[in-house]
Amino acid sequence: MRTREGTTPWPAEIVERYRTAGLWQGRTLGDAFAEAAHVHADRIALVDDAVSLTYAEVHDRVEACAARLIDRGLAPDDRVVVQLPNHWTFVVLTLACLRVGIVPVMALPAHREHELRHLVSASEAVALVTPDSLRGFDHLALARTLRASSPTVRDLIVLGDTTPQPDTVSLTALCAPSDEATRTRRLPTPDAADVAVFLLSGGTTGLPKLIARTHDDYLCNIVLTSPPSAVDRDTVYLVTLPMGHNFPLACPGILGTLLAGGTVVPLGSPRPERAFAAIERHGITHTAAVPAVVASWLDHAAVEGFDALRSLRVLQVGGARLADELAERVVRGFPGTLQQVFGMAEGLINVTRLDDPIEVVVGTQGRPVSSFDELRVVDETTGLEVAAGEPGVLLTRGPYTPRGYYDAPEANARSFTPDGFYITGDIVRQRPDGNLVVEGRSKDMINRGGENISAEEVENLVYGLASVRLAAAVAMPHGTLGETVCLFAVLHDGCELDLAAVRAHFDTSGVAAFKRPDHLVTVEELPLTKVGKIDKKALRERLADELTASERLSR
Ligand code: J2J
Repeated sequence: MRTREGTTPWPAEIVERYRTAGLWQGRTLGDAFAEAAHVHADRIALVDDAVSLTYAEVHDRVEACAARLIDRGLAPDDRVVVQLPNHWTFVVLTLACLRVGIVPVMALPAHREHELRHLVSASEAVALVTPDSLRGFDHLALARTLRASSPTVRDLIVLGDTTPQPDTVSLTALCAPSDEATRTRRLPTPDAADVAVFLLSGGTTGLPKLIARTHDDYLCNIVLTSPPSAVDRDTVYLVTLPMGHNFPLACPGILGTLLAGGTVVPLGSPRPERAFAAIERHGITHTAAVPAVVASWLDHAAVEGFDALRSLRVLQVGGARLADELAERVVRGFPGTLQQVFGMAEGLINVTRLDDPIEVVVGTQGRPVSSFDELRVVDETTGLEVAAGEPGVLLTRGPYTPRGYYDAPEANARSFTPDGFYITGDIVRQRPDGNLVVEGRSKDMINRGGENISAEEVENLVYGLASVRLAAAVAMPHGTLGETVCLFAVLHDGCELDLAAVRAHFDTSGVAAFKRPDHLVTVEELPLTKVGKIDKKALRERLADELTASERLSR
């Protein structure tokens, strides 16, 4: 299938509006990068422990890589599943694909057979790009298994392939500087309305759905998110989140930095020791993190101090709700400015602005990056708009929010309204100043005897306890009340906490009694989803398993 056939187009008159407004430039991401590479030719574009490449050098390798892909028989509109660790070759390969209209499908390093098989078949991929092995997992063996059972996969492109293998292609060789053969190759150029990249829906239920982002809409996403983060030619952007995730890829992230003339620094791990060292060594000005990572950075800084981070100008935090308490600690401790980012691979990006009052930066998840973003906050059951300032489910449409998932009519019927709004499933409240406060997800509420409790509200309160490092509140099935509040907590080293103390803290905070946790489980760590958010589904399953086990015992 041609990718365009699986997408839901924006209506023609809306396309016209976005074009007229200059939001859709009719320019491909490849052209945008080529232009930046021309303007900033001698500046450093990409640095890690092994390489340091100028814009001219990256551009040369991108053109060469694109030519080699075409030479191998890949064609515009072919899909390629990309599962790479944070590494400079990710950038060259991605730009090469964008250059000629090969469409990368952005898998995450944590994906395994179940997800990859789905991605390969849903996208009808012709190639897989993987490391040979990573953290003890044999990705190459899995890639061979997938190819053997896939009717579409031909090429395995492998990173770290030290001894050349007859059935694989070396990614490093593909990304080598140009040579005589590549320099004479004429390359195809995609249309700006074509699909540029497939992102994955972040949903923790079911398998990820594919989100087709066009050159027009994704460039718009990058162009709109760059000024609010003050990304420019002096930006040195550290990537520790998985590079294929929308947040570090394009909000404004890797691509935003590269279009501005800045420097991208990929790093394989967000562990504080490594991140702090990289920030100091490279003079990092911008980076993005999820709240759980920020918590670990704060802990590390409590011992080591914030000195290594003195070059930081902007710390973007998003992906999950940053508790107000954590936000305050970031604002107090970190050099530079905190920017909360409430975004989604489906489109809409909200950010706090760098000159917002502290109260906005700490207490909200920001506002849309475009005045063309349309937002509706509706009642979960009636679907009608709630009164201004009341919480409800956020719906959105706009110039960088596609109107449907790729080739998924059933999911689209559930996740999009007939008039093209994406149903985010996030419960938000919009303040009079336009800023959104994320209060939970429609699935992340606890209904205790008819009282709806936002799990995130409970967590925010729990973060007021000095002993708590990480907290997650989930619904625990209960005979009479339906559900009660179960709190999972990771404590700071050497700390103790019991349920009575938690409840007492809620009481002294003046919180309605029904919100007090009914159970406390202290744990060493919380399960995380593949992008590093707390995996509530896993916690709920754990509770359900424990309940069945105890029922069995009491019988
Ligand atoms: C609460 N929930 C948040 C936030 C995302 C930038 C930042 C994040 C993502 C992302 C992204 C949240 N507070 N600050 O793509 O470009 C939850 C919401 C949302 C879902 C989207 C970006 N920021 N979330 O996380 O597609 O529930 O994108 O709908 O992975 O994460 O997840 P995802």
